[in-house]
Amino acid sequence: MCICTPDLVERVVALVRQTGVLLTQRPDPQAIQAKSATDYVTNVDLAVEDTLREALAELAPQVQFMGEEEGHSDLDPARPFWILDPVDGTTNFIHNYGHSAISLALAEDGQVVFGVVYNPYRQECFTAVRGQGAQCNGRPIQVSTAPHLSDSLVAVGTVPGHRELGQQAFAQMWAVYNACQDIRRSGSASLDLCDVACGRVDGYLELYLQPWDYAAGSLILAEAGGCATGLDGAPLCLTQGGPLLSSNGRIHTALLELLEQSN
Ligand code: 2AM
Ligand code: CA
Repeated sequence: MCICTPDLVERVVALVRQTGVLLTQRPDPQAIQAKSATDYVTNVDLAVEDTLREALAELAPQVQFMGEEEGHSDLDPARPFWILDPVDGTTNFIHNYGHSAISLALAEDGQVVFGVVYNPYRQECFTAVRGQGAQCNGRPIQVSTAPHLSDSLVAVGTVPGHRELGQQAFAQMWAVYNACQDIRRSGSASLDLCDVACGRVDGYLELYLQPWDYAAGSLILAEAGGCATGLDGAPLCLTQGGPLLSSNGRIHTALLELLEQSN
């Protein structure tokens, strides 16, 4: 039996919305630590993750937990698990750029069955339950109908965690820039996926992301009529990272072909 009941979904969405206040309060700049030269964790990432891990354990004690900051070495992917990015867009957060989100997904039987992405700056809460469509603040959302690359606005990622992929990423951006109307760079993968889901942009790609960056957003996008895959068109993996291409569906093949040619 699916553990993703309407009651659990309602409680978890309320919990994520409440926790968003931790992002909109400014952090103590002393509390920023470098995980690597381009990857940071703040006291807020840790506070959001601790708060949600504890509250989720009370709501659904049988569900395992994968969090960006905690890791997941002893996870059994055959059993249900949460996938949390406590602050997606941490670099934006550190710079007070006002574009970051909490991203939380529930995986069961190897697929995401529920996702919520909350942007507390715009108070936009994107949600989806598998098979039941996608919403923003409770209202149904749909991908764009742009049929061609030449009609499309495409969000891109600069793959800051893997600078060795930077040159390839910029070559891809150049190809997309030349084929499409324009490109955009937001710094939050989960919000980029939600922007595709609600038709603000027509596609989004990044050369390396982690499951917590895309788990919730990819279900929200699929339920809004779009799709997210690897750069080979294969399904995304929930237990290890990789490249991501997402779109309204209509331009997916054209983007896959364009990116293959740019390599
Ligand atoms: P994060 O803010 O949670 O780290 C920006 O290009 C996107 O890449 C963000 O969603 C960011 O998520 C993600 N990302 C994944 N791994 C990263 C890393 N090692 N360093 C920086 N951003 C990373
Ligand atoms: Ca993060």
